[in-house]
Amino acid sequence: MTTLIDSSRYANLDITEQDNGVLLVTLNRAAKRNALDSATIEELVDFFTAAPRAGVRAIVLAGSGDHFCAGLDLVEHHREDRSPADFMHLCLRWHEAFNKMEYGGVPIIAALKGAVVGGGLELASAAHIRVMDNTTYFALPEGQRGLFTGGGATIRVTDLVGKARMIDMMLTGRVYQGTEAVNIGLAQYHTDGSSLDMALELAQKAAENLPLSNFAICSAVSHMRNMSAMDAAYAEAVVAGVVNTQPDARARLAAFADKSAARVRPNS
Ligand code: 1HE
Repeated sequence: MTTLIDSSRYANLDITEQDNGVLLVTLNRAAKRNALDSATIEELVDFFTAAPRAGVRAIVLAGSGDHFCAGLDLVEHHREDRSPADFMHLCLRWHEAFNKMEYGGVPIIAALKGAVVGGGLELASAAHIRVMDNTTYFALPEGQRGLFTGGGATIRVTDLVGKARMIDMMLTGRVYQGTEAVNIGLAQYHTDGSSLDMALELAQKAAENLPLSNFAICSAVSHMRNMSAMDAAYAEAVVAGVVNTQPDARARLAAFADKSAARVRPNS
């Protein structure tokens, strides 16, 4: 249940409200390993369009069952026997959903377990933070299936792991898991416990920030990556002009000035 979003609109997403405006969004097609059919993509577009203006402070994205997401619904794709134009337009809907995630300004933390493969990795890579556990593994099996990535992996997965590793993953079906996956950038956190618990904790931390700061962090950084250094520096100054003078920040600055605010210390 949540009062922030009308969750009855969604058949393939379970949405529950946690403390402090954090929503837990769970892909709920466990029997199909949360494969992304066209209906689920439409629900993701709808939800991630609504979330930024609905007062949502942070989102944890998870999968039901043992796997985060098996990628493109291959059975639907086979059944539909799509034309090139059909599939291009479908991919544009994937981009619509994932761009809303990456550029929407609401922190999204992906709680990863089991398979994070193909389009499932594309979905995860549109989140701002990825948390994995001991069951999580990453792969891009498109090459083996006679396919190519269509949901942004060429951009986002390449950004995370670099061009050479991205091409290797696609050519050889290489699977990454464990600390190696963190070391190459596929996830920022690896826990021996539950990735969902850790993702929910991180979401609570992010939700403590002012929404306008989070908006800038979860949209401006990505936009600036698409600009020249000169334009990015200019845009950064403009964004900082707006964010760093927000009235809501005054209390936080006052608390620092009167020494009541926490100081930044090394981990003990
Ligand atoms: C599916 C899908 C799917 C499972 N589309 N139905 N992605 C892949 O190449 C990954 C394909 N899936 C797998 O490799 C495995 O299913 C898993 C490793 C994810 C899970 O294995 P397992 O043994 O737990 O499950 P399963 O027995 O393989 O599948 C259980 C059911 O889920 C079964 O349906 P059922 O009705 O026969 O019970 C499967 O058909 C169904 N299922 N994965 C449809 N992907 C924008 S372009 C993006 C391009 C791509 O993403 S290509 C990569 C696709």
